[in-house]
Amino acid sequence: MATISRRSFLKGAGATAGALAISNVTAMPVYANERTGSAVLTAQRWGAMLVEVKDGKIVSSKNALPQTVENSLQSTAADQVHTKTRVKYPMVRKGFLENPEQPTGKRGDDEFVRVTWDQALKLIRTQEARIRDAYGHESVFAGSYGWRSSGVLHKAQTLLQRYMTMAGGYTGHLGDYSTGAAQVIMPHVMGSIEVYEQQTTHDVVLETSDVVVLWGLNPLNTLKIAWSSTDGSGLEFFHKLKKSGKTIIAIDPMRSETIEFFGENAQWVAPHPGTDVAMMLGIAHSLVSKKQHDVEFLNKYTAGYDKFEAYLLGQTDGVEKTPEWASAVCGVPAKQLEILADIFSSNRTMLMAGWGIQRQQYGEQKHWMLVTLASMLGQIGLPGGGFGFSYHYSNGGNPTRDAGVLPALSAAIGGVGASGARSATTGTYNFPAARIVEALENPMGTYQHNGHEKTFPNIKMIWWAGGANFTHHQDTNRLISAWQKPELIVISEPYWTAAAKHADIVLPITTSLERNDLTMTGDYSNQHLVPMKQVVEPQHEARNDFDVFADMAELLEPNGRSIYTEGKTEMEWLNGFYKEAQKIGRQNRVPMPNFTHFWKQNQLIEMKWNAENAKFVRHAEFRKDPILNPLGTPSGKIEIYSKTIESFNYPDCPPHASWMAPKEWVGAAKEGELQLMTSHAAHRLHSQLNYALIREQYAIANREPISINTQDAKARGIKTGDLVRAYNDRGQILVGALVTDGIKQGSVCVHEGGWPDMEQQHGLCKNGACNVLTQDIPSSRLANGCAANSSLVRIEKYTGESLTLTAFMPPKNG
Ligand SMILES: Nc1nc2c(c(=O)[nH]1)N[C@H]1C(S)=C(S)[C@@H](COP(=O)(O)OP(=O)(O)OC[C@H]3O[C@@H](n4cnc5c(=O)[nH]c(N)nc54)[C@H](O)[C@@H]3O)O[C@H]1N2
Ligand SMILES: Nc1nc2c(c(=O)[nH]1)N[C@H]1C(S)=C(S)[C@@H](COP(=O)(O)OP(=O)(O)OC[C@H]3O[C@@H](n4cnc5c(=O)[nH]c(N)nc54)[C@H](O)[C@@H]3O)O[C@H]1N2
Ligand SMILES: [Mo]
Repeated sequence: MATISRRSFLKGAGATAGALAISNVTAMPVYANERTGSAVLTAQRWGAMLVEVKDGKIVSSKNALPQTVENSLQSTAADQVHTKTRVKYPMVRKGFLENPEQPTGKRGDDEFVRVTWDQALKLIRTQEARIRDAYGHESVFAGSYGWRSSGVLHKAQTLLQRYMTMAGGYTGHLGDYSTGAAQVIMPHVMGSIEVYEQQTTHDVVLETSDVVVLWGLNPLNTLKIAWSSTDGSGLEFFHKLKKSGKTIIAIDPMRSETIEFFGENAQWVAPHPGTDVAMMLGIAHSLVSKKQHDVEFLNKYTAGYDKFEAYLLGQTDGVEKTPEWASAVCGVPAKQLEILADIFSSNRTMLMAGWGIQRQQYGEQKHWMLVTLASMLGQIGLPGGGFGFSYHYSNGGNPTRDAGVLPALSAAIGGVGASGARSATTGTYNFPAARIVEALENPMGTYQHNGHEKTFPNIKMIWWAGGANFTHHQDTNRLISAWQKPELIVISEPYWTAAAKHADIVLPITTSLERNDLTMTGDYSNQHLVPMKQVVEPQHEARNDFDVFADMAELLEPNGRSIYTEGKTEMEWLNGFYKEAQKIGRQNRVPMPNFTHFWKQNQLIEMKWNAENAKFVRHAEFRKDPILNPLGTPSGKIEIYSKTIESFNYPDCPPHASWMAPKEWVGAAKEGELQLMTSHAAHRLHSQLNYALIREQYAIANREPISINTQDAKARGIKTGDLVRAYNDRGQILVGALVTDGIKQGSVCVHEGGWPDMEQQHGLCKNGACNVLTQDIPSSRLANGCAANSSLVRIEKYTGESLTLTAFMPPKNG
């Protein structure tokens, strides 16, 4: 990392003359695509796509919307459908099929036997009924967390839960892995979750910010996707930002794809992973000692700053959080922290933060401290100032369009609130998503969550549809043990994932390219309405989740299918959703063609630009009048100190943002140990596409790559391309070495999402799945978020016997 001078930092600061005008794009909805040709228009998480088909097979796919920055995920449609990794038929684990009530063998070790759809569904129904009878409805876990495909109809979890609702109920989950910690702490601090909300718009930032800070933010990767489907605007924004001449500061232990993209237009500052709170405290201390903090803002808009300042100055714990103190923790020179304090306070500064920083032990503190720092800078609610927690996700700065917005299928039959609607789970035992293994290990055990004592369910059956919990959950070997406990595990999947290989019953499901659906783009913008057209016939014996659960409903009760489907076919549902969107469109003066015409056109609809929305500044109303527009916190202000959190009395979540050393981090590393980061990968969405051809662009030694600092590699005799064993007490993985100066010394990175490919007896993964090594602990009692990024590992050149990669091979007979 280059040392940073005040001069190099300031290069470009304030250079915002010739500001970009707020663009006026579309006055009327248009069919945006003129280059469709013979291609079929569809959409996935990674955007609207044009897919070419020849003789019933996909031959190519590409972006449907114009774009400056390429999105590598859009080229993968052919692999998604035609890969050898597809589940072809319903299959049942041998020991389970032979005796479903007293099965022999072990999940993950046993053979699979092909059965018919009819056999598989009847087997599930019989065992499900037995389990519900014996242990109650809450023993069925159907939380089914995960990034199933886009679409408002073919929503795997919802379809599963809709069936489970009819069957008597189920236990679900709370929160998510993404922002588990931040989404629970933020309502206490800001009165809103902040992480999934419209941000000050891209145009306003381009026009008014002088300094943009990318705090643990890798938008070049993470903006390739959105929850609905990406509208593409975020990548375009970062492209413009790069050219804007503004001061860009990226704070990240890794020289991420984004930092590479900015090149010399950004300054890279690399703290040790997990130490951002200490780093921010050092900056905050510098602000106070130079009286650069905004006392007026703190008095008017925040509560409890005095208590925080006493901590900052060491009056409560005897440790003054000076830049020197912070530097010793975070590994960034004290002088640089002071310079950062100068720059932040003397410019219009937007602090954009990602979420990897809170997927750590004490993750709650990160975003709380960031809001505290932003409060001290006093720019929250000003155009281009303050903080934003969704610039790297779902294009959070793209303003909301005047749109006809699609509704979506709900888990309640007949729609929420409809007369005779059957409601879903009671939710008594719903537990935080990332606590699944504890729930399995500790049935009916109690735990703390956000001020409440809660009880884990007694899980006897799991049905997962649309998630990949064997890759997404921490400490895989611990998961594999806990996973033996339920009496029935069903996995609905297009692919032979590790979870499928560890199931009793596996059902082959279509990909979104084999069925019809609809989606909006942009989770905030609603920029487009896109037909998700079926591109090819369902492969092998794959069926839609919708049809599978409709069949299950028919096994449940007379006429069950038509209750489940409400008597409507796929196209009738889509027609209905579209008509609803049309109605909303009409209210917003957005005319839309009729459904038949729309569907035939093979074109998407771009929604109407709203010039007012384009000027949106987050928290501007609160800033204008904090009495009339209070925040949703107990004080109505930004809670730098929370009396509510104080009342919980949690040792792992004190009442103001605080530095607490995690159990595993660089500072606690024994000789030879390195801290593992598990960031999100450029060329896949979590585990999705790990099997695809695009893997050749990143795999090293035919494994997941591990980024290692040059010095750390040298000390261990490791070179780029070497096969490396990374290990700790929890397990071991084989990875391919990528030696680089682009990662802080003392840390390594293996991206999340590699498929576990376990050599069971050694607890070793042949593909390099990072979660074999990660700790499965909660962020804290407050949020119980995923804390994967707080883990230590050792690495060495692998010298053992050669092991064949089997991650993407179907099991025997599969
Ligand atoms: N170490 C570490 N672990 C992490 C993270 C981290 O940063 N570090 N990040 C965490 C985060 S933020 C998240 S969100 C999770 C992601 O975890 P997941 O969302 O579970 O990951 P995906 O790989 O997207 O899983 C989606 C699965 O659904 C399947 N699928 C797709 N469409 C359909 C469909 O129509 N029907 C059915 N039945 N199945 C379908 C896909 O084949 C795939 O297996 O991972 C978490 N895990
Ligand atoms: N291509 C692609 N896009 C995705 C996803 C995907 O899997 N692939 N997943 C989607 C999902 S579900 C989510 S939740 C989001 C995830 O979005 P994030 O959680 O923000 O993504 P991460 O990659 O975990 O982390 C972002 C950056 O933080 C850095 N970082 C890690 N630890 C630290 C630290 O301690 N301090 C600092 N300062 N920086 C740190 C990493 O090096 C990385 O560059 O992305 C979404 N977008
Ligand atoms: Mo996520």
